[in-house]
Amino acid sequence: MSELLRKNNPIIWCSGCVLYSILNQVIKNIEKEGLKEPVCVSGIGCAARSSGYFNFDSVNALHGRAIPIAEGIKRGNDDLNVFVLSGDGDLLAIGLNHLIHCSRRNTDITIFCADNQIYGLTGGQASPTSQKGEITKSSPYGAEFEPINIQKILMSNKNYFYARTNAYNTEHLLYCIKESFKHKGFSFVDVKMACLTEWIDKGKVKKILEIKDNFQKNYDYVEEIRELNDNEYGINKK
Ligand SMILES: Cc1ncc(C[n+]2csc(CCOP(=O)(O)OP(=O)(O)O)c2C)c(N)n1
Repeated sequence: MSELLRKNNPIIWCSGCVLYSILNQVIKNIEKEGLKEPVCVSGIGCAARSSGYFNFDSVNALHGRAIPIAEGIKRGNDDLNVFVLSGDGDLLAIGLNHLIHCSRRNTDITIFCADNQIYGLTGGQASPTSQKGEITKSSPYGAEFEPINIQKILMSNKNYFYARTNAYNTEHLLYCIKESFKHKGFSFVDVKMACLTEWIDKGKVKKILEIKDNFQKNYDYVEEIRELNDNEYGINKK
């Protein structure tokens, strides 16, 4: 077990949840790249629980308020490697205003958005990344609106870093994590994943492995640095 994982705080995610993979790859990157003084800040949600699992300085903030706390920590001590690991609801719904302004200020922090397209912790309500038509607890007739385009929002800044990857391809995930930490300035990594419990309950898949296929078969991996189409994984920065 990595020294960077807290030993006396058992992880309480559902068994088989791919949040374990995100946690592991973040730790792997910190170890491999020798990142000094990492600090994790998160909001509230399943993904946001991760700040409690790291064996280094971390803050489990209020719902939607991870970014201003992370930004304050970074501005107080520029030597720290500050990152946020939270969910799509936490970062792109209640926390969106902070995200937009922090990206505009181009503060040198890294945001990992564990994007399962719903509010997982509270039982599966629609989030800003839910696909139009998706049946959720709060949209029984299908989500009414198109998902948010966070890539375009970030691109409205002069400088930006946006990566899209998925939690099932650990090699690509690790590559995006590495590049985002290396980037000087604000960086955002959209990590696509499923809420396993939700997908099994809904009958979307029967086996865990089928979930992985869903995040591969409709997507292409792009090597060049450029704006990504909706069905592409890669890095877009300026
Ligand atoms: C101010 C406030 N509003 C609402 C909630 C209830 N709440 C807790 S977590 C959450 C959404 C979490 O969704 P997401 O960020 O996508 O994380 P996930 O659980 O899917 O990882 C909500 C609405 C809260 N804790 N505080």
